Amino acid sequence: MIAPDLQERLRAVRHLVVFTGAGMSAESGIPTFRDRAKGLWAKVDPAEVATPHAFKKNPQFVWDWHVHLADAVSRARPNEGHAAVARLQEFVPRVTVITQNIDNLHQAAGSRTVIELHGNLMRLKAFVDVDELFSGDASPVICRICNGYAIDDELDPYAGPEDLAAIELHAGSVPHCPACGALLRPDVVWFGEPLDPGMLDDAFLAAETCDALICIGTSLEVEPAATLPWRALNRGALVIEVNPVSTQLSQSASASLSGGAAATLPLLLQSVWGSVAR
Ligand code: BV8
Repeated sequence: MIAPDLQERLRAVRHLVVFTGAGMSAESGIPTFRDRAKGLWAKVDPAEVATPHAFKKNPQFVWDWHVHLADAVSRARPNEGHAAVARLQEFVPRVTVITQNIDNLHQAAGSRTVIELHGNLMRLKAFVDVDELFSGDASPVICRICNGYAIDDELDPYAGPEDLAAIELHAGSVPHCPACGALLRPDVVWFGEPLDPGMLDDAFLAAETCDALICIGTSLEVEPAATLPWRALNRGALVIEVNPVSTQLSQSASASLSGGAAATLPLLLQSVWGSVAR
């Protein structure tokens, strides 16, 4: 699996970062991003549909595309790889999971510190039309329930947070905030949208100060998330990759394990910490 000296280094790790992409959830039945691009549904490139411009142009189409993804996510359960990542918390004093995935499966598997760089599909938030905002056409009334901009400067005084929380991502017309009428959208980071700056700073700091980073199931094609393994490598951390296919990281990583997450991660835990009880 990995050389004895790397096993030794891993056993001594105090802070481990686990950085994951869509391949982490492939064996839970959620299509990877590239599979979605050639997926049967709608045959659209995710980078074309997961954008604020596409939503503004055709909210229902973009909503339906995310509903289709949510159907797979709601049926998905954590796989053996997610379980192994959660078990790392038994052996390593500090484990930070940084995921590009929006499926909540790391949390469901028991990982306690999870940075969701690209949001979470099952949460909704108000759609803010940035063009309208910058042109000064947005309503001056900010909604106390969804933090969006009231559609007609009016708020329903009787609407409460529970009314918003009761709205879910499922088939049907695109919903509106019950208090201000703003269009709602999935709380994920679309292409062309900035990541949450605080969350990104936390992720950069974790990558730059960890002793080791395990990079699982990502093609490393999307920025700025893709910089994370390099930030760890450049600071002298041990970097291990788990992917059935080689990536631009494979040659530079301390070890590159060719295999699927669900089979490879339990083997990695067994070979490194198998005899270690905490
Ligand atoms: C930003 C949420 C700046 C949505 C995602 C124009 C304007 C602005 C920015 C850009 C621009 N042009 C390009 C950019 C940068 C852009 C970008 O990187 N584009 C790419 C296409 C080149 N980035 C952005 O737009 C980011 N924002 O830069 O903002 C800014 C600043 C100020 C003001 C305005 C703007 C936002 C990027 C986030 C996009 N949202 N997700 C949703 O999911 O619906 S990205 C989405 O795609 C995922 O979250 C993930 O990050 C990415 C897919 O990557 P992977 O996870 O790696 O998945 P993939 O399918 O590619 O690979 C799977 C891997 O798994 C493969 O390697 C495979 O071999 C492996 N695998 C398969 N099976 C298994 C396995 N591994 C293990 N086990 C298995 N069983």
